[in-house]
Amino acid sequence: MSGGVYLRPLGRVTRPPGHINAAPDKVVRLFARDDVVFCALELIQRHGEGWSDRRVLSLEDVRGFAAQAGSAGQQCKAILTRLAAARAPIAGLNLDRPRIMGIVNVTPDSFSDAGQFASAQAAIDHALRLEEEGADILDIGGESTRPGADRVSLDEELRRVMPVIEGLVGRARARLSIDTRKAEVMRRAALAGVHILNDISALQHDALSLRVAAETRLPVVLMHALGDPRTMQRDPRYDNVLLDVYDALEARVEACVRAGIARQRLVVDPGIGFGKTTAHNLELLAGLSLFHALGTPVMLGASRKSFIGALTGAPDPSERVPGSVAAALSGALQGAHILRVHDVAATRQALTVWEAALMGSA
Ligand code: 9MG
Repeated sequence: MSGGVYLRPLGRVTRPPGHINAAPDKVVRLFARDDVVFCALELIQRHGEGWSDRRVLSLEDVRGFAAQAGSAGQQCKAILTRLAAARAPIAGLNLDRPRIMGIVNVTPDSFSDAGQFASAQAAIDHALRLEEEGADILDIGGESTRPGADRVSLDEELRRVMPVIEGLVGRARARLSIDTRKAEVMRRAALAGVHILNDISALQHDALSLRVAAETRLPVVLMHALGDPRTMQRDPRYDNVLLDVYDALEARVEACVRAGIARQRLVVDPGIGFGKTTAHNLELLAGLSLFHALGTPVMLGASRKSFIGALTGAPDPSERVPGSVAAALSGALQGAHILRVHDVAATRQALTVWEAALMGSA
């Protein structure tokens, strides 16, 4: 796409809510909140494939740019409005602090030595433990999305996830999310009582997903992936990974809105590790605040992913907890609303200390 204008909030001001003494035209307040305040914006203009320019500007200067006649000014004005707009609660959860989504994988490799019934029970126990540790949301998935993973049939996926959902509905206080690319799994999970749909294909894998997601009226996480898990890590390429992922998510948000899914029900996620090299993942992490310009909450899932192994020499995912926590905190600093993690207790503790240290009070 050429001719695009992008705005990325830069330089978070870390003072407790109500203690930031700055004129309204000096700082950028995101999501109509007092504690998510940035002191500058990076204005990025894409002029053609592979060519863009980036300038760090004050809010005053960006407002001046937005007042210009023409498409660039109009795009800029629309983004400023979306940055400032309050984010609606997701499944009744206020997004006034980073929320933790705990990962509940119901795949044979997660509970390998248990039988079918025992593995459902093990997944339920695991989910309840994550809730105890502070998970606000439990994300239940029956299809492995690791690089190279094979597809799973509809029947097998339902056989894995439905007993777990049924065992948690009415028992867990946390919101339940179904991690699936299949419309029928979304439909059945919604009927059984889940609160959120999480689709790594951003409702593109199954032709029925847009319609089914609209019918359920549930919030939907739209994650970016380049290709299918089986093949996505074979030499992924972008003109500019940050802007290409942004454009792709913007197109999915617009497709959802056209299909009758309100923008307030959408969450975007850049899809760390899904058709991305380590360099791509790092660019996305560093530029994460750009995604606020889409006007939806932002989710980040970096937990135990292979880029952490590549950076630190930790081949076994279970050795990547400190790196995962660091990635989660870097997302929180950029205003990510939901952090998808395996290690809920470690992330919860780190967030509590990080927030107290950042704001200078508990
Ligand atoms: C299912 N799944 C695996 N990784 C993920 C990520 O980073 N984000 C979301 N939304 N889902 C994911």
